[in-house]
Parts: sequence; structure tokens; C-alpha cells
Amino acid sequence: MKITSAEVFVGGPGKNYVTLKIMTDAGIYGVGDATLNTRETLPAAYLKDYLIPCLIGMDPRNSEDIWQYFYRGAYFRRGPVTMAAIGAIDMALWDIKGKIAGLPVYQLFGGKSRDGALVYAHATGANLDALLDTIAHYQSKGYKAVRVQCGIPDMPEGGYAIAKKGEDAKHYITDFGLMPDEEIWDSEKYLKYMPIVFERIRERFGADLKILHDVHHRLRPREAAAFGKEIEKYNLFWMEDPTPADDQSALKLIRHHTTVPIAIGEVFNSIWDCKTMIEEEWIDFIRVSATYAGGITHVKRIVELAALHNVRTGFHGAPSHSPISMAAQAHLNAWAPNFGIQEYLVLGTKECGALFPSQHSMENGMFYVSDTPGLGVDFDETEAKRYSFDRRYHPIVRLEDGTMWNY
Ligand code: GCO
Ligand code: MG
Repeated sequence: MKITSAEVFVGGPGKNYVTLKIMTDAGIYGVGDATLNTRETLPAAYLKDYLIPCLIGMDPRNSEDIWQYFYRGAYFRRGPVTMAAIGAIDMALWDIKGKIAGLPVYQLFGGKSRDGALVYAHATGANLDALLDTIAHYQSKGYKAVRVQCGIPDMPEGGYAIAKKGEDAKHYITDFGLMPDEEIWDSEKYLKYMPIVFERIRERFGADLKILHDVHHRLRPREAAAFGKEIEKYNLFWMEDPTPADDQSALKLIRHHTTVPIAIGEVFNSIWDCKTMIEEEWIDFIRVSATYAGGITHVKRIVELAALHNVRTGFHGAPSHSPISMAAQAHLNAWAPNFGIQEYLVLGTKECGALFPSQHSMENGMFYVSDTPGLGVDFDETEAKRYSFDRRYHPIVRLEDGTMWNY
């Protein structure tokens, strides 16, 4: 069996999804997602200019060797562009493998460990009252877990340019600026206000709601350790990205001062980025994604390392991931013995469903993987013709005195 051609498409309904389709001489094709949020054209070019020419003629069933060929063969390894491009190829090859076998991909890992996978949604409020209403909205839709983010009083736009746009912010690429929006940040104000937010959430929603919170890399290690200690009594499901991801040992300091569960990993691209923190057991949840961390082959390797160290999964599922990578993660979620939770924010619109037809389903805050052979998600090329690339930027963050900070 041979790969005969492969094509890359950039665009989608309000998104710059990067979709790869690999064709074979057996008439079977596979699909993969390489959407690197706000840098979408780069993995697309990496695929078109460098990987696809080598891919033609390879046997698609040898997904491990193909992964190693592109990883080791790059010389300049890793990084988000390379790993997103390799990840898309890898997803498409698992899709093909499942279709050859006539089995959903999770069966190729060892079958199902659970029926439904717990997911969480984002509740974002420009202020506390708006946040509480948004949480109530998700609870009424059956969600058992919600990530809570709140505008902070006395910071311009509450510290988050996006918060003022409310619940749906970040779902569309157009929520981001034509040039980078600027957020002004003050950690002291944030640290004073967030415990009040958690207090009010527990008062109104009781002890059972699973509360997640994303610090979004904005604290220093000592601040994050003190914050974790202070909010232990609110029993968070996790505190995410307390410090910038570059420094793994920052997690050690936090871990040694608080029992608040720590989640990190959405910007990691390889097992090497998270190896130390997993092996040292400084974290509780690993948040890599199939898109940014080299596809199913590599993420499965990370999940297995994590399982040895009591670290559960909590894969990244921001709206920038297309239904293809979310399907890849859904198959891993169905299998992983150390599954924790899945962030799930795919646009549920008619347009998105038309571009990526699938039988995967969501009910009461649980994701149910489809039993269709392969990844169980398709890509409609005729629909794709309606869309094109629209350049946007993530916001940047500065402290009040102008110092550049971490988004
Ligand atoms: C999350 C993430 C997102 C990121 C986005 C960047 O936890 O979902 O932090 O909100 O900001 O994925 O592209
Ligand atoms: Mg995050």
C-alpha cells in the first residue's frame, strides 16, 4: 500500500483550521489537523514544502517509522511548527489504519476503558456576576466541570481583553486582533480578587461542581505557591499553567507548598518538555494536545509515561483545535487508563458540522466517541472552498509600567 498524494487546506467557519488529507492507492484516505493557533500558515508550508514530497510513495501502515523519519530526519527537531505538521500526518495515518482494520482507532490501542469522557467548558465573565451566570448556564446544560475566568476589578478590561466579549470569546479567530490586542496585568490585584471569586462560586453552586482555573502563565513561582495554598479550601479540580511553561523546576516550588492539583502542558511539543515534571511528580494533569505534540503516536507515549507517575490526562481542547484533532484525542481518552478530563470547545455550528461530518457526540458534559472505523470524522472539500485564511494575533500582555509579561 502506498501514499499517492496529500493536500493541505487552510480555513474554516471563523477559524483558520489547517487540515491535511492523505490519499492512498487503496482508495482509502486519512485526515489530520495541524492548526497552530495564530501561526496557521507555517505548519501548512512545512507540510507542503518539506514533508509531503517525502511522504509520497511511503507505506501509510508504517506510522511509527514515518513519525521517526520526520522527527529524526528534521535535524532541527521539535518546536510547534514541526510537531504540528508531523502530528497532522500521524493522525491521518491512524485514520487510515483504523479504516483498513474496519475499527475505531481506540480499538487499536486496547479498546475502551470508559463509555463517556468527562469534559469541561469555559465560563468567562467580564465581572463576577457575569461569570456566575455563565457557570449557571453550563450547569443547566449538564456540565459537571467548568473552567472559570473572571475580569479583575481595577485592571483595564479586567486584565483580559477577551473577557469583555463574554462567554463565546476566543471561539472565532475574529475574536483576536488584526494586530495584537494589549492586556494590562497586575498580579497583586489578581491574587487579592480570585479567592473572593472561588468563595462566591462555592457559595452559589455548592461542593460538587468541578472548578478549574487557568492562571495562563502569569504568576511567579513564589506567588503561585502562595496562591495555591490560599485557595486549597475551595477544592479546585485544577490550577492550570500557574507559571510560564519554559521552566519545569518552577513547578517543584509550587508542589512543595500546596496540594492544589497542577495542570500544565498546552504549549509543550514533545515528551522532553514534560519529562522531568512528570517523573518528579510535580504535576497532576498533563495538557498536551495531539496537534501541538506530534499526533497520536507521540501523545500516547507521553500518556504512558504519565501513567507511571500518577499523572492524569487533561488534553488541551481550545476552539483552535479542529474536530479532527479532537477526535484523535477522543480515541485516546476512551482508552487511556489514566484519563482525567477533556477540554472541549469545538464550534457546534451547522457550518462546522458540514465541514467536518462525524458521529461523535456530546451529552450532559460527557463526550462519546464514535464507532466508525478510523478517527470517525471526515473533511468535506467542497465545503472547504468557502473559506480562506484570515491573519490574526493573540493578545500581548504588559504590566502597568509597560514591562512585557506572559499572555
Ligand atoms: C486553554 C488555553 C487557551 C489558550 C489558547 C491559545 O486553556 O484553553 O489556555 O485559552 O489561550 O489555546 O491559543
Ligand atoms: Mg490554558
